Amino acid sequence: MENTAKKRIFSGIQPSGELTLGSYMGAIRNWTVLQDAYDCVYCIVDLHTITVRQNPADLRRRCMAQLAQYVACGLDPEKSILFIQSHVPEHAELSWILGCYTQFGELSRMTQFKQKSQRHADNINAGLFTYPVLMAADILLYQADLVPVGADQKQHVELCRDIALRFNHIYGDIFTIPEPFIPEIGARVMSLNHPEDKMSKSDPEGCVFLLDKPEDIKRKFKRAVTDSEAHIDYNPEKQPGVSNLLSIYCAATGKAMPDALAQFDGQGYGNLKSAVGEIVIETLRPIREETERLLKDKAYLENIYKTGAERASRIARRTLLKAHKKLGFLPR
Ligand code: ATP
Ligand code: LTN
Repeated sequence: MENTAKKRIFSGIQPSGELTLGSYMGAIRNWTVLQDAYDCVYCIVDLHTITVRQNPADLRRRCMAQLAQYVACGLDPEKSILFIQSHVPEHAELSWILGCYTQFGELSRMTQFKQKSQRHADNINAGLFTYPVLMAADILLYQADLVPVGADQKQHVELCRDIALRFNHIYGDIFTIPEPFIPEIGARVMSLNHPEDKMSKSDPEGCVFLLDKPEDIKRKFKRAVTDSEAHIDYNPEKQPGVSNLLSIYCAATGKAMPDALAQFDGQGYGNLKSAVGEIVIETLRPIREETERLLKDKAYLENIYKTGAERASRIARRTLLKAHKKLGFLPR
C-alpha cells in the first residue's frame, strides 16, 4: 500500500486520557471514511503525552485501550497503518532537526501552549513549548497531503506548513506541504456543562467518553447546561448549550441542521437532551462492546502495533535520510 499513488493522510491522538465524543466526531470518525480513498497513517502520539506528567502504568493501559478503540471505531489495520509514535524513533530525530528551523516567536504564539502553560503552571517544560515541532515531524515524515483534525489543531498544522516551506526553500522539495482537513460538522464539540469551552477529557462531567456506560451518558446529557431562552434554535453565540446539543445530534444522525430544527420545533429542552443522549448511546454502544472484546485479545493488538511500526518506519526512514543528506550529514 505504501507504494500506491493515493494521496497520504496522517493524524494522531494523544493517549493522555480516555477518548471522547469530541475526538470521535472531530477526528476519528473522519479518519475511518478516508481509509479507502487515501493511504492513511494513524498514530497514538505517546511522546506528545509526556509533556504533561503521566503515571506509567496508566499510560501503558491507555495506549492499548486507544488502539482497541481505533479498531472498534472502524480503523482497519489491513487498510491503514496504525502505530505508536515512540516505536518509530525517526519522529524524535526529525523533530530535533525541524526545531532548528522554527522560531521562538512562532512557538510563543501557539494558543495551545498558552492554555496548557496556564493549566500546568508548575511544569512549563521545554517539551510543552516545542510540542508543535514534534507534531510537524509526525506529519512531514510521512509526506502527508492531508491532516484530519478538529478545529483546535488548525494552528499547529499551519505552523507545520510554514516549517516545511522554509526547509524546502533552502534545500529543495524535501517535504510535501500538508493541508488541515477539518470536518464541517463536529469540528468543535463543546463541553456539556461549560458550552463555551471545547469538550475536553480533563473535564469528565462535561465530556462523554467513548467507553462511558449508557447510564452515565444519559446523566451527562440530562445535566447539560442550556439557557433561559426556552426555545430550540441554532445560535452558538446566544445559545451555546442548545446549539452544541443540536450539532451533536446532526453529527450523530447525519441530519442537516434545518431538518433537526424542524424536528424539535416547539419542543422543550428536556426532549432535546434525551433525544441527543439516546442517539449518542446508540452510536457508542457498538464501539464500547467491540473495544471490550478486542482488549481481551492482547496478542492481536500487539501484532497490529508491531506491524504498523514496521510499515511506518520504512516510510519515515526514507524521509529522514533525505533530510540528512540535504543537511550535509555524512551517510551512516
Ligand atoms: P483534550 O483537550 O481533550 O485534552 P486534545 O485536543 O489536547 O484533547 P487529543 O485528544 O490528542 O488532544 O485530540 C485528538 C483529536 O481530536 C484532535 O484532532 C482534536 O482536534 C480533536 N478533538 C479533541 N477534542 C475535540 C472536540 N471537543 N471537538 C472536536 N474535535 C476535537
Ligand atoms: N496535537 C494533536 C495530536 C497530534 C497530531 C499529530 C494530530 C500529534 N501529532 C500529527 C495530527 C497530526 C492534538 O490533537 N492535540
